[in-house]
Amino acid sequence: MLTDLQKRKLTKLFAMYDTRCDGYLLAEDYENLAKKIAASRNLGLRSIKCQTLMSQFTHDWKCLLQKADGTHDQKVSLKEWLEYHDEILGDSSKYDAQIRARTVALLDAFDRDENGGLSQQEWAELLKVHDVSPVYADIVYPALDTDQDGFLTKDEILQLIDDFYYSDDPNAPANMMFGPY
Ligand SMILES: [Ca+2]
Ligand SMILES: [Ca+2]
Ligand SMILES: [Ca+2]
Repeated sequence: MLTDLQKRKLTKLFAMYDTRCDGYLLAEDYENLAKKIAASRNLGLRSIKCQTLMSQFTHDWKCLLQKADGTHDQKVSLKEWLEYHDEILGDSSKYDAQIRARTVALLDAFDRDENGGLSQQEWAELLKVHDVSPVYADIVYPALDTDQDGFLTKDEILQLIDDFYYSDDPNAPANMMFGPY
């Protein structure tokens, strides 16, 4: 059972993927996001990195659709999204394969200088791609970067992601990692 806090965070995440703001996730939302990331990194549409990004988002979308679209209408409603997460958060092997693996791929997508982690500026770019104002990076990033070295490593980000999905502590810094929720 998802707690109210988890539902709020997952609703926020849903809204970040709902690029068309119509209350449903569609293939087009995932395409839009991949294109926005590519544009933010100045990747040409025909470049290998851009193609990799596009196929990764297409893959993510197909996985989500297959597992979450109970009504078989080729779109995922908030209700379906929450039910899907309720299931995978209760199964650590599914969580590792789907959420953690996707997080690592996303980290690579925003690691502009390819140093294996995300700076505050790279974090701001991630927020911006999801239509969250980059001003929130100033507010949330220092709390996320607990060792204050100006850098979120893959391990730090995975720990934050675990807290984002699982923590029911209203004061956990990770709750705010994508801005207000
Ligand atoms: Ca559906
Ligand atoms: Ca980086
Ligand atoms: Ca750090």
